[in-house]
Amino acid sequence: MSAKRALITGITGQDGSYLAEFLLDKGYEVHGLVRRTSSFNRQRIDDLYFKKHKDAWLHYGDMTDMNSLLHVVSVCKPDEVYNLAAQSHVQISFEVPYYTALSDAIGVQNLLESIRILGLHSKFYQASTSELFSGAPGEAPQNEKTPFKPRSPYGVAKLYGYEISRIYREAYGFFVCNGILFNHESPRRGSNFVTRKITRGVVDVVQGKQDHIPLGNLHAHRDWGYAPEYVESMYLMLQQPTPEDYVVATGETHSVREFAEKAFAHAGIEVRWEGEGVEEKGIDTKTGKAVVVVDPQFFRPNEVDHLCGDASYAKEKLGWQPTVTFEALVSLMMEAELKGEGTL
Ligand code: NAP
Ligand code: F7E
Repeated sequence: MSAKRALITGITGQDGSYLAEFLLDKGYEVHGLVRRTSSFNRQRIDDLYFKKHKDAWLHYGDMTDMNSLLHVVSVCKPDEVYNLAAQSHVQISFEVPYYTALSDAIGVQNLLESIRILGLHSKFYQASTSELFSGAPGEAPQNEKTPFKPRSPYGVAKLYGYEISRIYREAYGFFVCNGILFNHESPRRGSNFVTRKITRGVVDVVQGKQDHIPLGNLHAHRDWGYAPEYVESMYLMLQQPTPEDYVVATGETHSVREFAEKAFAHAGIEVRWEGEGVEEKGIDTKTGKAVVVVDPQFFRPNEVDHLCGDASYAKEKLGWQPTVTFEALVSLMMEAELKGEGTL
C-alpha cells in the first residue's frame, strides 16, 4: 500500500515542524507549504531530518494566493491537509488586521475551495484556537459548547476559519475538523510569545546580556500545554470515523506572573513582586534588582483574561490526554534555553 500523503501549511512554524516529524515517523509522505523569504526561515525543519528525508517535499505558496494553493494541492493530491498557516500573533493582529483577515480567514477558504474545485476528498484539519473565546472568568473551563466571542482581529479571523470549515463539512460533506487548541509551547515557540520571551529573557538576565524582562499584562491566565503532544491530537482527529470539533487543553491555568516566577526559580533566582499596575516590578530577592518590569507597549487594546480548557471530549473520543505539567513545561523550556537549543 502506498504511503498516505499529508499537506501541511505553516510547516516552518512551531506546530508545523513537530507535526511534520510526527507524520514522517508514521510513514507519511509529507508536503509543506513555504513562503518565499529573503533570508531562510527554516531553522525549525532544516536541521531536523526533514531536509534529508526522502518523503518530505516543500512547495512555495501563500495562503493569500489562491493560484499557488490550487497548484500545490493539485500537485500533492493530499489524503490529509493540516492547515496551520496563520499570522498567529494576537497583539500584532491589532497592527495588521487586514493582512490577518486575509491569511487567517480568507486563506482558509482559499484552501478549502482549492480542494473543492479540484474534486478531491482530502480530510482537513483547521487550526482553531482558544482565542475564539472571550476569556471572561465566569466562563471557564471552556469546552466545545462555550459561546465564542473573540476579542482581537486574530480571534475574529479565526472565527471565520472555524465557521467556513464547518460550512464545507455541512454543505459539501467534507471531512473537516476544527481543533480548538489552547496555548501550547516548546523550545521552538516564536520568541515574541510570552513563554519564550520569558525563558530567553531569564537566560539573558543570568548571563548579564539584559537587566530585566519588559512584560505587559502579568495577570493574564493561560492554559499552557506542550506542543509535541498537541500535534498528535490533530492527527487523531483526522483518523476518526466522523469529523468533529474538539477542545485540546490541559485543564490547568496559570498567570504570566507565575510563569516568570517559575522560570527565574529554575535559574536559581527568587522573585518577589513590588508595586502595582505599570509600577509593578519583579525583584531578585538576593540582589534587590528589578528583573521584570511592566512595559505598557506590551498591553493589548483588548485582552482575553482567563483561559482554562476542558478537553474531556478529546479524551473520551480520541483517547488524547496531555502528560506534561506546567512545572515540567517551564523546566524543559528553561533547560533547552540554557543549552542554547531554542529556535531563534
Ligand atoms: P507559528 O509558529 O506562528 O507558525 C505559523 C506558520 O504559518 C509559519 O510557518 C508561517 O510561515 C506560516 N504562515 C503565516 N502566514 C502565512 C501565509 N500568508 N501563507 C503561508 N504561510 C503562512 O504558529 P504555531 O504556534 O505553529 O501555530 C500553528 C497554527 O495553530 C496557527 O494557525 C495558529 O494560529 C494556531 N494556534 C496556535 C496555538 C499555539 O498556542 N501555538 C494555539 C491555537 C491555535 P513563516 O515561517 O514564513 O512566517
Ligand atoms: O500571550 C500576555 C498577553 O502572545 C499570552 C498564540 O499562539 O495562543 C497564543 O496567543 C498572554 C497574553 O499568546 C507579554 O497579554 C504579557 O495575555 O504568548 P502570547 P496568546 O496571545 O495567548 C493562542 C491560543 C493562539 O491561538 C495564538 O496564535 O501573555 N503577555 N506580557 C504578553 N504576551 C506577549 N506576547 N509579550 C509580552 O511581553
